Amino acid sequence: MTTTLPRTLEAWVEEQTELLQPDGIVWVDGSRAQLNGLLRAMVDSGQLTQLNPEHRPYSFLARSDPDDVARVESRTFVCSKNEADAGPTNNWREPTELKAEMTELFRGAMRGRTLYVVPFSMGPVGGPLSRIGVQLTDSPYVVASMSIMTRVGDDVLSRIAAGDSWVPALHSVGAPLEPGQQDVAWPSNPTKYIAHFPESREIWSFGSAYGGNAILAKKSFALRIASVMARDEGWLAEHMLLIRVTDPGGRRFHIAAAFPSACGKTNFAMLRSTIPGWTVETLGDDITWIARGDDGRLRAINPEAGFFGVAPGTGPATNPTAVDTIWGNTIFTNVALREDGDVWWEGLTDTAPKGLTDWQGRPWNPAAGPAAHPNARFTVPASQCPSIAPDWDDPAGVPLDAILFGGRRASNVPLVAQARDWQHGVFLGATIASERTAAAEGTVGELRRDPFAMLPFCGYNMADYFGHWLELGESLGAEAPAIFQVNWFRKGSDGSFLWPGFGENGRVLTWIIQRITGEIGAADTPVGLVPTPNTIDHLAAGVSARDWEALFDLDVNSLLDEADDTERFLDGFGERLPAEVRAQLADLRRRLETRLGVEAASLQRAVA
Ligand code: OXD
Ligand code: MN
Repeated sequence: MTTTLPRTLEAWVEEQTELLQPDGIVWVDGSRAQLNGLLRAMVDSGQLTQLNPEHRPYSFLARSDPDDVARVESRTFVCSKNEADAGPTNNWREPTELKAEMTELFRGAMRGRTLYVVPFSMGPVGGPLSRIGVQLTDSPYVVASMSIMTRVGDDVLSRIAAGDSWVPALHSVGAPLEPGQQDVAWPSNPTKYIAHFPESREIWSFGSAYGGNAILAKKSFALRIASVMARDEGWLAEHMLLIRVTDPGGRRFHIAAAFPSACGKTNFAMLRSTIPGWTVETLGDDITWIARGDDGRLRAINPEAGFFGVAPGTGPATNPTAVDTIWGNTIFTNVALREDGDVWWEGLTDTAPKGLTDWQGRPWNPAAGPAAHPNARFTVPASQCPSIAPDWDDPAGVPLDAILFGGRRASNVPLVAQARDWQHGVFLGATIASERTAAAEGTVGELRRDPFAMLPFCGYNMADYFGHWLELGESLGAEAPAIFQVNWFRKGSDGSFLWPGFGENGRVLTWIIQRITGEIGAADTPVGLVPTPNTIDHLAAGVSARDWEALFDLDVNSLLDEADDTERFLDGFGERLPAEVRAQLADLRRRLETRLGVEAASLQRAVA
């Protein structure tokens, strides 16, 4: 049911130009010379600060409007013709009505500015899994970011000329300039809309220049619109990192992992395993597209060409590879500026250097808040990553061996568990959750559900999305990758983390690989298959026998309570929820109740 627009690129650009009324048009050709000119002009106009090239060659700092620092989910809409097709987890507006409203916002929105036409490809240009789009934008910051995050330029135009279908993505910061009016460093508009039209495969974004709202190739195209294409065409567009693990014998395995935002995807994608002989190579850190190859197995690509990573918390101890990746050619957003013209953020070093300028351009006052915004970012080419796989941009992708689902869970979820089968794996994905911390809105300890880590990114009804996963698994049969659940964040009764995480997560990866190859057995528990004794060397990771046990402790009553919470969550999808998902919940309850019975009987025996 692919709907291609009945118009040519040129006609679309002309039509939009009439509406947007820019002062000029620039077609982005993908050349270094054009990008250099754009960056130079932004430095000259004060939109970017060039960092000291001795410390950070060819790198820049952008400071956003303080009200434009993150994705705005409340202003993000999936505008399917029928509200039910957007589902209960998306904001919805009737498409004709919202288009009419947004057309008035877009009218004259680019006055005084240049309209950039950015043809882009997600995945290597012309690759079998790749898809293309064209973004119109009046933000040179967005153009520069898109030039890092995607493949842009004339090669893509050639594909369009050859007849490839493309997704139109319209973006304006919504801040027209009147003649003589002074521009600001980060133009934006208090009225924001990030709108997706799944049936016509269009994206309209107004009012924000922040990456997740404005680099439309990323969340808007590669997840929301692509998930709809994937549903209709039989593939998957997922919020997953992608890595290759090589064992001491040189065997290679490929793993995709979905964790909600801010749960360490970039760190895991760049993991340095602590187990000698095992190496991890990076293929992608945020988005993975997965489709069936000619051999019937799933193959995966990272459709992006760069990383848009969270800076705070990234340091030599947490992610030395990321620190090495951003040596230069990087655009930083909302980090702090050092006296010597380099950048800094909380977590980069233990102590803050003297004389910092904070993310809003003021001398830093530690009493007034962090020096870098908590969502400060680096935008850097993937090719600069020291752990990037040499063939990371192979258009054919890599064969997928395993899929991991994870969340931030202080209790109930073990360090690692293998799903019993694909259907159980889909249930694990559908029930991903993180506990709210004191820092977030809501009740502390309450579960925030984020199915498949796709809650803000699925472009259609998530109940249908679960169904799509189930159908795909059925068609894959024995070729389906194994599915695992992981949780690096389990806490002990004293509130401290039980597992050290980071490089030690390599031990869990090793266990996962040995399960895939059938080299080791596993213990069957109500929540899945978990490691048997001595299959993960936890002592070498500094984890005591007691803490190791606690990492897999099953509090059956608490798990039954969670099953009730899961039921309430799943009820929200109403009748569209696939019966198999409910059946999985019933199976889980049955296994837990059996376990409760066994525990009660053994208690009785002990008392007798
Ligand atoms: C991201 C996110 O920026 O998930 O990748 O929010
Ligand atoms: Mn993400």
